[in-house]
Amino acid sequence: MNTALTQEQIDQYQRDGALIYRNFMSEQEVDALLTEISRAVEELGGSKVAKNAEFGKTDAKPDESKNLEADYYEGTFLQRVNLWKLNDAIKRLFLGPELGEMVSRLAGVSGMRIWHDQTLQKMPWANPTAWHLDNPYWSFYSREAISIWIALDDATEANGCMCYLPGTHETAEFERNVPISPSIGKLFKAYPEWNGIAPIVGTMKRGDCGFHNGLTAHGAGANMTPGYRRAMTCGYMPDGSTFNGQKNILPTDYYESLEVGDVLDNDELTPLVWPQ
Ligand SMILES: O=C(O)CCC(=O)C(=O)O
Ligand SMILES: [Fe+2]
Repeated sequence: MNTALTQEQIDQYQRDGALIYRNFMSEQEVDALLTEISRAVEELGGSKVAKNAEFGKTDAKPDESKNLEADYYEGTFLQRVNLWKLNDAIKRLFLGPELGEMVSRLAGVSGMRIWHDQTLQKMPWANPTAWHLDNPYWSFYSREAISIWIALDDATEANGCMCYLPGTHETAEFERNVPISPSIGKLFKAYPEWNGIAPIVGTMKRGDCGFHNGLTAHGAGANMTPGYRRAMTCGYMPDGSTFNGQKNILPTDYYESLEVGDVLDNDELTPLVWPQ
């Protein structure tokens, strides 16, 4: 795994709110990660761990009955959340100091905790991923939240690579948002001033990765190919972030023990990944 960063890459991430990083993992490392992901997905059976993660939900309440959005995204992804809790190799990757230091340096913060990991495997002939922001769905608001998106297959314009709208992290607001929906461009109803920004098209080779700020607008195209477009992702929460009242992936008993404004510093649910 390669986690070296140049000042230029850090500056680019800070400016655009997104960075494509080449050769993050070797072919062999991707193969090994895929084996561990398959193992963890099998262990989970049908359950997603956290049904109320980012997709297929229009609010943060768990166990909402099925709706159009849920069906739409169920037909889009195989999605499984928090595999790090089941699998030591995935835990070592996402909670290890190498990636912990890397995401902290990119985000420009002194400490970082894991929020959740997620495998997003876009199925053959799958729907697009609508333009959206990540952080407004999470249980804390931060202008420095960051995610990594690792390509486990070549991600192309034909199979639905990620696209990022540079600079949108600067002007996005936590509560100016639209529910993620099958309408791919609905976000622009809330942010008409973003019309006209050209996307960074994140075509990647297997083993490349992308980083994006939790407030950077991003989405992905349809999969027009017969193969999967698999990715492994992880979102991170700057240390010291506080509860905003949304449940998202928090276990119910912990969620109910929190008051808005409490620091989210539970070392079992959201361990510190940097410094270690
Ligand atoms: O893989 C995709 O299509 C979407 C990924 C995404 O939205 C994310 O990683 O935050
Ligand atoms: Fe996202």
